[in-house]
Amino acid sequence: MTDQSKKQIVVMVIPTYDEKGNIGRAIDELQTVFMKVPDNYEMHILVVDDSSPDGTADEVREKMKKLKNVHLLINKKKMGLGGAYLSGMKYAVEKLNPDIFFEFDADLSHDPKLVPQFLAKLEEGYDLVLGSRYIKGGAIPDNWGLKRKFYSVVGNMIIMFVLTDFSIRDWTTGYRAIRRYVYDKVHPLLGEERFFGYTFQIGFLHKAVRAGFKAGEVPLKFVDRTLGRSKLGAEYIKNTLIYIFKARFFELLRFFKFVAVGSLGLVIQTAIYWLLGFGLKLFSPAIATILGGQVAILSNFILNNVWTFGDRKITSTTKLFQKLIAFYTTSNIAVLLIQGGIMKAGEMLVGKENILIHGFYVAALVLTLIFNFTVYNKYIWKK
Ligand SMILES: Nc1nc2c(ncn2[C@@H]2O[C@H](COP(=O)(O)OP(=O)(O)OP(=O)(O)O)[C@@H](O)[C@H]2O)c(=O)[nH]1
Ligand SMILES: [Mg+2]
Repeated sequence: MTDQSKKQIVVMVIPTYDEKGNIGRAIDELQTVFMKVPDNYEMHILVVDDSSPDGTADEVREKMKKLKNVHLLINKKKMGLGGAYLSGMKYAVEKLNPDIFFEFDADLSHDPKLVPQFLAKLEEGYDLVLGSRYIKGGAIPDNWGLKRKFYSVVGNMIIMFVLTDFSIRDWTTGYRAIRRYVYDKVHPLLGEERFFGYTFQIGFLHKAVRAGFKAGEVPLKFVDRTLGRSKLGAEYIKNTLIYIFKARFFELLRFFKFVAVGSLGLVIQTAIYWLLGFGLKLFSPAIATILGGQVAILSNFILNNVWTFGDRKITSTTKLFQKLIAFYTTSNIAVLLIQGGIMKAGEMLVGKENILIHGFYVAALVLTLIFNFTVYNKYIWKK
C-alpha cells in the first residue's frame, strides 16, 4: 500500500445562493488553510449552487481552472439549505468517496482557519464536530441586534430543554465536520421527513445524536456576513419549533407506552404476590414476588414487542427465542437481585407480617422499572 491510499478524503460542502464575491474569497482562504492541514488528509471543496441568478457558479468555474480540488454541482432549482446539502453529499459520495464531510457557509461567517481544529477533534474520537458559538471561546457577533441575539441564545436553550440534551451547546450551527459513516447512517432517516430548509441542521444533528454518535465542539467566533443577503427566513423559527416538539413527542410516546406496559405488568405481578403470599399463604412474600415477576415478564415481553417497540418488532422465530431468553435473564436479574434482595432485607428488618413490608415492595418495583426500561431500550430492542 502506498501512502496515497491511506489518505483520508475530506470534502467541504459549501451551498451557495447568490454568494458572488463571497465564494471566491472563501475558496481562496480555504486553500491557504489546506496547506497547513496534515499530509494524511486530501482536501476538496464542493460548491453546491442552486443556479444563483447573480453568477456565483461562474466565479467558482474561474477558480476551478487553476484548482483541481474544487468541484461544482449545479442544481436546476432552489433546493433550500438541506436540499442543497443532501444533493451535494450524495454527489460527493459518487464522485469523490469522502471519509469526512464539512458543512461550511460561503459568506465567510465561518473561520476557515478552524479546519485543522475540527480534524484534530475528529481524531480524538468524535463522530462529528460542531463549530460552537456557545462554549468558552466561541461568540455570536457583537453587532447583532438584541432580537437576533435573543432568538439565537434562547432558541438554543429551548432546543436543549425540549430535547433534554445539554451535552451539545450549539444545535443550530452550520459549521460542522461529519464522518462519512454518520452521514451513511443518518441521511436515510431524513428521507421521509424531507428537511429541505434550515431544519436540516437540527434534524440531522438530533438523529445523529439519538443514533448514538458522539458530537464534539470547537469554539467558533461567528462573524456577520459583509456581502450579500441572509437567506434565513422567519419560517425557520416556526419550522425548528415544529420539528423539536414533534420529535420529542414521538420519543416520549414510546416512553408512555413503556410505562403502560410496565404498569400492567405490575398489576399482574401484584395480584399474584397478594394471592400466593397473603391470600392463599402458599409462599413467603419474597417467593411470591419472584413468581409474580415471572408472569409479568412474559406479558411485558409480548406487549413491548408488538406495541412499544412495534417499529423494531422482533419477528423471526430464532431471534424471538434469543431475545426472550435475554429478556428473561435481564428481567430476572432485576426480580431476583433487586426485588428479591430488597424484600429479603425487608423481611429481616421489619418482619414478614409487618405492614411496612409493602414500602419495601414499592421501592423494589420502582427500581426494577428503571432498570428494565434502560435494558430494553438499549439492548433488547436496540435500533
Ligand atoms: N444552494 C443553496 N444554498 C443556500 C440556500 N439557502 C442558503 N444557502 C447557503 O447556505 C449558507 C448559509 O446561508 P445564510 O443565508 O448565510 O444563513 P445564515 O448564515 O444562517 O444567516 P446569516 O448569518 O444571516 O448570513 C450560505 O452559503 C448560503 O448561500 C439554498 O436554498 N440553496
Ligand atoms: Mg450566513
